Amino acid sequence: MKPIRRRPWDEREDRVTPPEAVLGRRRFLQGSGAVATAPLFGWFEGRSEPPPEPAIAPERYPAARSPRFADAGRPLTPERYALSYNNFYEFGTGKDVADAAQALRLRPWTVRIDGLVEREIEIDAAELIRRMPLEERIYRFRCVEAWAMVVPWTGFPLAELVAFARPLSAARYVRFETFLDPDTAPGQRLDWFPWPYVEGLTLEEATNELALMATGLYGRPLERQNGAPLRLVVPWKYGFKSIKSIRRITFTAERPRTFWSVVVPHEYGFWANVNPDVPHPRWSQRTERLLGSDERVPTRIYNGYGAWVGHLYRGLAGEELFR
Ligand SMILES: Nc1nc2c(c(=O)[nH]1)N[C@H]1C(S)=C(S)[C@@H](COP(=O)(O)O)O[C@H]1N2
Ligand SMILES: [Mo]
Repeated sequence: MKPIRRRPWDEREDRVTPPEAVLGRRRFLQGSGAVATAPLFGWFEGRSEPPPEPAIAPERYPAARSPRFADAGRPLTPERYALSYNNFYEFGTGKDVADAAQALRLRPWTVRIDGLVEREIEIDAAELIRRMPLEERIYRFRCVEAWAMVVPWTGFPLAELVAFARPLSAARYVRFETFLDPDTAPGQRLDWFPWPYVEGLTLEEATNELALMATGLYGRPLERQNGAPLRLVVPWKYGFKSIKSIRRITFTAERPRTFWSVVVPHEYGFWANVNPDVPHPRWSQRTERLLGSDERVPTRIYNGYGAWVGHLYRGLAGEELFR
């Protein structure tokens, strides 16, 4: 593995002096529209929260849109829905978790790559993101609860990360693990859940062209509620496979035990490929509701991505591919 190079511009945002420190608070607020920026700078009013953190690798956004994924055949979901209607059980069981998720501290944030690899490493998330080829892709996204959205992710192919990790030939699966910090994430104090959140893919799935490590959304670094600083996006599978805020990636010979398949084994399996003909015990999968318009549209097998991934599942007829 190549040594991790530090280039002069890598620390750029860390060295930038916050403008309010230079100008003085009053002039800064006057000059920047105090009303609009007030929530961000609330800490300045003597509140106890730490100051806002600089974004991760902000100079890489917006990334060029991939011509192969420039059109998902449906209009984009208005940004405010994707940023305010979320599933992130670490911060609550409802959809309104965005405020609570702001407690997540993104610095330092390292990603450990371990298990069946040539050399285990721990790498700073910003450094990892800077080493990877970022692009923007518009994908359909389908939650098992039958809501759906169409959003422009920024990220890099998971296949690039697999190549970077150099798995050994015995590796068959990739296991992903989220952070564990009950002080920050109140949901993690609910101890009937098997924290931390874990997901997994086969190595063939992980190296499929569609599998994306997302680092941004709508042309900016990911917000915390969407899984900053990096999360998986596998658009042919139900949304719970797209694990947020990844801290550890492990290459294994055995199929990982995934979070929801441990919590409710008869409802959630390992594969979780989208299929309108296989209902979930609590949700028909025939149609889906588009965030924003609330329009209902027919669900498609593999969420319409069968041409990319259908071949992965030939010969796996004995598996429960759609749960
Ligand atoms: N760590 C973690 N990742 C997670 C979840 C979660 O609760 N915790 N929820 C999943 C589910 S069920 C969905 S539908 C998507 C939602 O992603 P979004 O909020 O960015 O739309 O995140 C997935 N990733
Ligand atoms: Mo979901």
